[in-house]
Amino acid sequence: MNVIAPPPAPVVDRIALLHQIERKLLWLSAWMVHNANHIRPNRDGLKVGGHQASCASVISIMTALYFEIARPSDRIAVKPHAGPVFHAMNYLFGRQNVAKMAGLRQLGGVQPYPSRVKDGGEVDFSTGSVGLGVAMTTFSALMADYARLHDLARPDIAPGRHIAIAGDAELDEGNIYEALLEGWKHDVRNVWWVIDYNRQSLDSVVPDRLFGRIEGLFRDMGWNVVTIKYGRKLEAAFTRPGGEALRRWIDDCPNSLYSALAFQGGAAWRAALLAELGRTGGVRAILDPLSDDELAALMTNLGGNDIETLIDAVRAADAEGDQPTCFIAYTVKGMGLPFAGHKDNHAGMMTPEQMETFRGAMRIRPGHEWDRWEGLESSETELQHFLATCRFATPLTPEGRALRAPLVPVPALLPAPKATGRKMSTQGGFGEILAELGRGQGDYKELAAHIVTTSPDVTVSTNLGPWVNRRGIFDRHTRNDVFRDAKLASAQRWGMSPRGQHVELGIAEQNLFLLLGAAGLSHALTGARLLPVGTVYDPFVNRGLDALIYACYQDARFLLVSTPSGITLAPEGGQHQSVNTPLIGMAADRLASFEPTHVDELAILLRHAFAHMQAPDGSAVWLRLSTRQLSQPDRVLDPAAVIAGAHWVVPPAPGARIALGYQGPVAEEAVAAFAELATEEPGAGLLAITSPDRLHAGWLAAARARRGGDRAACSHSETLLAPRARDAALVTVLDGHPATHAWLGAVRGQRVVPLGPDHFGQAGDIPDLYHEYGMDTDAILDACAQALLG
Ligand SMILES: Cc1ncc(C[n+]2csc(CCOP(=O)(O)OP(=O)(O)O)c2C)c(N)n1
Ligand SMILES: [Mg+2]
Repeated sequence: MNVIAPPPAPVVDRIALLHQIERKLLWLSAWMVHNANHIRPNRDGLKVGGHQASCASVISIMTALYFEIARPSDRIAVKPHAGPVFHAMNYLFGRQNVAKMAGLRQLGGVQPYPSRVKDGGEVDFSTGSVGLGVAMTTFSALMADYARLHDLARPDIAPGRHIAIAGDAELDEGNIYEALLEGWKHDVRNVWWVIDYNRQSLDSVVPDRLFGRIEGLFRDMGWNVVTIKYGRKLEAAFTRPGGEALRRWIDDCPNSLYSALAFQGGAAWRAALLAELGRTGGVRAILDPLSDDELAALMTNLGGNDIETLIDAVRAADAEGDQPTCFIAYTVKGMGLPFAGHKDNHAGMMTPEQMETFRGAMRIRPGHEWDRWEGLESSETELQHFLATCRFATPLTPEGRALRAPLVPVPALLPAPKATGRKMSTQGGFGEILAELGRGQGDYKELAAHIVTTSPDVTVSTNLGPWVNRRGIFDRHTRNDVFRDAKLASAQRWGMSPRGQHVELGIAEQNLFLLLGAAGLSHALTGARLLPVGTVYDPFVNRGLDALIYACYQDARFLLVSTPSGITLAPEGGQHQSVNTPLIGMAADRLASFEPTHVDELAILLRHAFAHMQAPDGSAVWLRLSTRQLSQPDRVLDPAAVIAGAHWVVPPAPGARIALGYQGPVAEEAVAAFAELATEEPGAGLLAITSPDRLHAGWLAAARARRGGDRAACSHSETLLAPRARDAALVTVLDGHPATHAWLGAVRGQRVVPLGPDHFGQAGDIPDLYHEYGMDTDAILDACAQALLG
């Protein structure tokens, strides 16, 4: 459990100061959007956009959290559409500047949605694809515990909470429930989800009673649920005669009617209330003395818009300890703005006229829109002093919130199995190398200590079993392996303890990628350099794809091993056979993708992965592997060529008319075809392609460098293909979509005939399927003949 620092001594006007901060955040966030849309010149006529209503909705929640509750060591995911509020908050703390805010949604300005990479180190988690940032906090909390329990976290930083400020519609995303279940299994602690419950999404008002269900779900998963429904004014009214009837009326009011009345204002509230409660004793005494504006303020005095109520509720939960807690904070979307409560307000924006009225109410003089203290009652000195007393004002470290961790040395060679003369698959080789690393001996000790593996219920079938047997399963609590204790035979020894190094997940693949994302940011979030390795069946990368891209977008560093892959998974059929994954590997940014064919290539690439994951200009890495066993060649490879994406197995003779390229387990068919081809075309070359992704990236980079004036720049693919004649042909084959290789023809204007499945697979054996999908030796030879004929 965290030791909670006592709250700062209540200062008489602390609340008054917080109200001023709220006003400032409301103004700045609305102005940022207004400036981007109405003040800044628009060169292309495209709508710039922004979310004034989403920002307004969450002002009090963010003020309470950042200016009263949060500690610097807390890690916070901010609801995507509250990006401007987040930047305004940092501006008040002196960590953001006007130029960036004025450039909202412009090149070089702040991003629409908080981005770790683009907005800088103040952002703990990028958000934008709703639901993912929220769930991410579950896994970052788990990995923070992991780092601490393995003595890897920075000792000078106290453990913090992992907090998501979430839109209510984010809870429509299935990944939320996957994360809740997984979090429950792992007994995750110190997670808070604060839900901005404005009962509105983008299109509409959410169904009534939905949150009754959701509340139950949270409780079932072991969460504390704190509902923050009414503010102080309403609570006071409820205590008066007739107050209970008023409460019941609001409780029963359909969300859509409540929203409509919030938009219409005081007169409409009065009419609706009097029609139903006019005869109820005491109600008129509550309503009649109030002006229309006062009545509207009373009726929209919800807990999530009432800072005192929020602070009391959150503080009370804070004192409870480390149980995961969901705060359902009732709010009005667009609170304080002219379109408050209107169901269409998601992308709504104040007109210039409305903005002028709003400016007047905020007391902002023209030309002073960005001034920090403009329009506030307190003096600059008072406000500065107040800000300095906020816990969150203290920087987490002198270097900022993004921590740095020392590099883990990676030995020059990994312990590769002696494969020559054996038949082996790349998946088998991967399992053997990890098992050997798992001994943690000699030079590999430190590397092994920083590896953390994980898998969504495919640990054994992706060959991680031997590693897990050596390093154990991570659990916050020590749990025995019942089968082992009972001396029942099993190849798996799965004792669980806080020192274990494998995080076993349920099948949900989005959780795998969220965990890899969190573990892959551990150096920045906890100061612990982890080398996360996640295994999954290749086709099911698609199932977690959004979370994979989300992890890469944040520059998380991890190794994804997807295996088995392709139609080579023959008898498993079309749902298990991946066709598109090599193309995903090429198109995914901050993810270097490889498909080694032989175990010697794998050993080079696995070593490269551990180094590349740590390099400042590195990235996450993806290895696509196979279970097909191939004869292993006896040869010496140039690691640089394997890493750059291809190497000649048989170099082409100068001026050769044709070459054959293969990637992955179809090598066997390609080599057989090549033997025949070489009898007729003695100069033909045989190319082993290890990474279309790196080849393609290198090609683009060289072209960019040449355009930038570096005339000598030349990519690996250009160098490789240079010895061949201008009109030479290249036949390629992989167990993946043939478009993966088709672009190679553009490198030197040479013809490419790419082979590979371009339809869903089906069950069969390898000979039948390779024949059916045009990848067997005959098909390759036919393609060679076609290529030679032009
Ligand atoms: C995965 C995903 N789907 C769709 C969207 C488009 N979108 C942006 S905001 C939004 C509704 C969000 O509603 P809510 O979370 O309640 O936010 P708030 O009401 O606070 O604006 C949608 C559908 C998105 N950003 N991400
Ligand atoms: Mg909402």
